[in-house]
Amino acid sequence: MTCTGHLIRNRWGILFGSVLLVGTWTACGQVDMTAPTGSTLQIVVHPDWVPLHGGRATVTVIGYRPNGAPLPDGTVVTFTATLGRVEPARAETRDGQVQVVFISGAESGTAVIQARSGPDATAEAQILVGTAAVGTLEVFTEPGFVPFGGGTVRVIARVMTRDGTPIPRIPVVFSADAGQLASNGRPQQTNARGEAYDTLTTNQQTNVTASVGTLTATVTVGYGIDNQPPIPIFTFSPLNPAAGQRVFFNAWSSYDPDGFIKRYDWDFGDGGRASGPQVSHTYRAAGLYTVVLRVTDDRGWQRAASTQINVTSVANIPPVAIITEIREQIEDDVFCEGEQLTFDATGSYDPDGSIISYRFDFGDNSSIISSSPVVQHTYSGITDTQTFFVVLTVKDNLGATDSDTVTIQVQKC
Ligand SMILES: [Ca+2]
Ligand SMILES: [Ca+2]
Repeated sequence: MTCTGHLIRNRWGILFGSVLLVGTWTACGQVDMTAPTGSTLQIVVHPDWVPLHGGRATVTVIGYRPNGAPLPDGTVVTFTATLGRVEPARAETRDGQVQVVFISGAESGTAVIQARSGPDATAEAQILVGTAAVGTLEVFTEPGFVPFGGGTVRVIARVMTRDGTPIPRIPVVFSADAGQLASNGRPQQTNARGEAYDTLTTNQQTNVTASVGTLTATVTVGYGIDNQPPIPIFTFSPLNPAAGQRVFFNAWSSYDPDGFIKRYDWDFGDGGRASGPQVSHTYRAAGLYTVVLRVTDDRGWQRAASTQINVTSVANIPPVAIITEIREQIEDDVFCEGEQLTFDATGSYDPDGSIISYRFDFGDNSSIISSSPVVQHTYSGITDTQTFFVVLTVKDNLGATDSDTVTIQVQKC
């Protein structure tokens, strides 16, 4: 454990030599330096989801004193997490900030990470862990059929976040209405590609289902016919509907690689069902529902995919994202390579709620998600003058989002 005394020794040790070592020991015995009353903390966690069993995210805390100045070096910030752990759980500020690591454990869910320093400075951020981050589930087999007399096919399930990023280390359970699966009911973990595998041996047409929590996906394995199953794809709008609001579902992107789709069947997860490529449904109560689309091709083969839809209790007006301004350290209107730039989105607002996160994509393959509208970024590796598109995406307390884009020119100064 370091203590504030070390800093003093490093700075003044050359001048005072051994005299200061006495002071160092004394300082170590004193109480931790923490943020004074009225200080504020801002917390940033990136990325906003991690897989189970050792998934890591960077947690950065920036602290300000009541007068707006950064917290002094050596201010102690402590961390807690409702799931997983933060390492180290106690860290000292340097240049006004602290960086620690969130590490997931064996439990899925939404982890709330809290940072605290002094009597009243706290900040919280959320991160999705394991199956809580799962948005969509697909299943298919290679090949899509067994020959007359029976045979074996490989079963592949693919698990992704809502924006299509594969999720590793998710347990997938496979089941079949005929034949024998190699997994025999044991969960199979997804790999780095978000894929889990099984093997089906059967001598008849068989439906194979993959499950992750409440999400399921099903595919038909044919018998003696060389047919490819159809591919279910659908979208819905609005993305974050309220109870009582009509939701429109569209499956026109679905297709059959070697035929055509004959039927579209929907299960909305609340007992409601419908048929057809374009349907609508109204949820009566708020909640997280699993929507399943099953498509049937011209040979009667089926394949189903599902996704989760979050229905809120009240109608939600989306937030408005505004990048208010970009400030530089030296106010000369030239953004320089290596210069710390401050991006300010304090002009953003939510007409009927509050903004809970600000995501900045800086256009140089880096991004951060922050609970605060003000973040810093430094562009590096610029040779001449380069243009970047900076995208701000704000999310409100009910999950609706909005984006704003600015163009920024950065030059070598
Ligand atoms: Ca087909
Ligand atoms: Ca809102």
